[in-house]
Parts: sequence; C-alpha cells; structure tokens
Amino acid sequence: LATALSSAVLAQDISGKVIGFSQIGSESGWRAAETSVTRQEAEARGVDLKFADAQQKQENQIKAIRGFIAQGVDAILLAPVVATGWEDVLAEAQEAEIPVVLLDRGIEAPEDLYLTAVMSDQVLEGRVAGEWLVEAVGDEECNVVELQGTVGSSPAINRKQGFEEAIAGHDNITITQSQTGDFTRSKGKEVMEAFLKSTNGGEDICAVYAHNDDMAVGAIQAIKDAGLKPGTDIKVVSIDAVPDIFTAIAAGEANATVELTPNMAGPAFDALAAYWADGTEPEKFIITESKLYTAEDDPEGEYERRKDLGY
Ligand code: GYE
Repeated sequence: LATALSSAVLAQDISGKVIGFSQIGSESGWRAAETSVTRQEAEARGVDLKFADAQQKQENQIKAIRGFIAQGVDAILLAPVVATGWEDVLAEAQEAEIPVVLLDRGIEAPEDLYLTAVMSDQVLEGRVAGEWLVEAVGDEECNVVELQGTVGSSPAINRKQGFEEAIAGHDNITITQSQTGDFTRSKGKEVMEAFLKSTNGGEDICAVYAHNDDMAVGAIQAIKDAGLKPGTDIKVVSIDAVPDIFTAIAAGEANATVELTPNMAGPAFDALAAYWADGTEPEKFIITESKLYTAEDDPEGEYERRKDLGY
C-alpha cells in the first residue's frame, strides 16, 4: 500500500512545471479571488506560474499565449474574455504540443483545441437566479432590469439564456430593460442609474438581475442614491457569491446570489497532473457547483468563510 500510495503521489507531482496563465484582468471581486487562488494553488504544487493580465483585451491574451509558446511553457491556462476568435492561436499551441486548459469561460471552437475547460454551468446559474425570482414574486407583476456581463463572453450569453428559461411561462415576470455593465461595479452603477431615470425613478422596477455580484453592488448604490431601498423596493439577485454581496445580503440590501468557486486552478492542475502522469484524458468539461444563497444561509458566516479563504 505504501508503495502504491507514494507512486500515486509521485505521479501527481507537477513541481517544476512552468505554466502560463492568461488572465482576463481585474474587473470583479470574483476575478481577483480567482487570481489569488490560482497563485496559491501553483505555489502549493511548486509550479512556476507565469502570469499575464490582459486588461480585458483579447488581443493582449493572444499576444500572451504566443509569448508562452515562444518560451516553451509546459501548459497554458486561459480565461478567455470572449467566446470567439481563438482558433488560430490555440492551433499554434497545439502545434507546439502545449496543452491548454480553459478557466471559467467557454469558447466557440473545436473541442480538440483544448485539453479541458474548468467552469460552471453558466446556463444553470442563470436558471437558478431566475427560479429564485419566480418563487420570490409569486403572482405579482414584476418588471426586471438586467445587467449583462461583458458582450460576447460566455457567461453573459449563457446567464441571460438560463434566466430567460426560468421565467418563461411566468407572464407576470418581464425583462423590460437589458444592457451590459461589463461585469464591473462602476458600470453596473452607471447603467442602473440610467434604468432608474427612464422609469420615473424606478417606480416600475421590481427586480434587478445582474450577471455578477459586482454589478449588483453598483446597482445597489444607484438604487439607494435614487431614494429607494434595494432588497425591498427593488429585489436584487446576482451570481458569484463574493464577500461584498454577503455584506449586502446581511444588511437586507441584496436578496440572493449563486456561488461560483474561484478555485478553477485546482481541478485544472489535477487534470494536467493526471495527463502528464499517464496520458489520462480528462473530461472535456469539469463543471463546478452552482449553489443559491439567501439571507437564510448565514450571510455573515459566508462572508467570514470567504475572507479566511483569501478572497
Ligand atoms: O462571474 C465575473 C467575472 O468568467 C464566470 O467573470 C466568470 C465571470 C464572473 O468577471 O464576476
């Protein structure tokens, strides 16, 4: 047993590997958490992580990937800002026999261009948020304003679709306005201000659905500035489960969030370790959990728990 165990451990050892990470940027609290968890996971495994921040630009990501290929890294982690336009550069990585693992967002490209994608089921996330709203409003008329994520990104496309699926058939619930807030707090606030203005100070708005917590936090500020009570006058539901949304939920200013783990790198490194050990092909999609949290789920405790994890 001891021998079997130690050889299994040895087989999983990826210390000394050089892995490039093309990160999107730092648009959200969740993104910052993912970056820090990835660094921690790399350090714990003795991986030399080459980190490149693309400042939200696909062209910067493409450049970074070409740089990693030129350096001859052992693998590449890519969090793709948008879903399309990756085929050429991923074919270059394949040509160089460098495995690519997608983190947290999907792409529209042949699946053989990447080893695996570690991500949530983003349609499900939207559905969970929508189902919460369906429950919460019952038969009441409800006009929803939607803050979309980055245009062309897989979470913006899929979270919209999932939410629409959940409210389909509930004719009392209507999305009346929908715009991108680019996953940022400042744009979330700005777009919410415009929504409030165009509805006579928010009179007709029953709920805001934000594709991430940061935009929800921005929207909460705009609702307060307009003299309304977020969480009560206007319900707030979003996705990510970052510490700040738990502060808002604990204060009654947000109602629900869907958890997205920032630890995409752990499963990615495990998949690479098995692949390097004996050629094990991982599942094409390694899907993380999508759990709903409301005021009933100990928001103060959830806040603390995340702070302890290094968010
Ligand atoms: O929900 C959002 C971030 O790509 C799924 O990107 C991720 C999203 C996350 O900026 O906060």
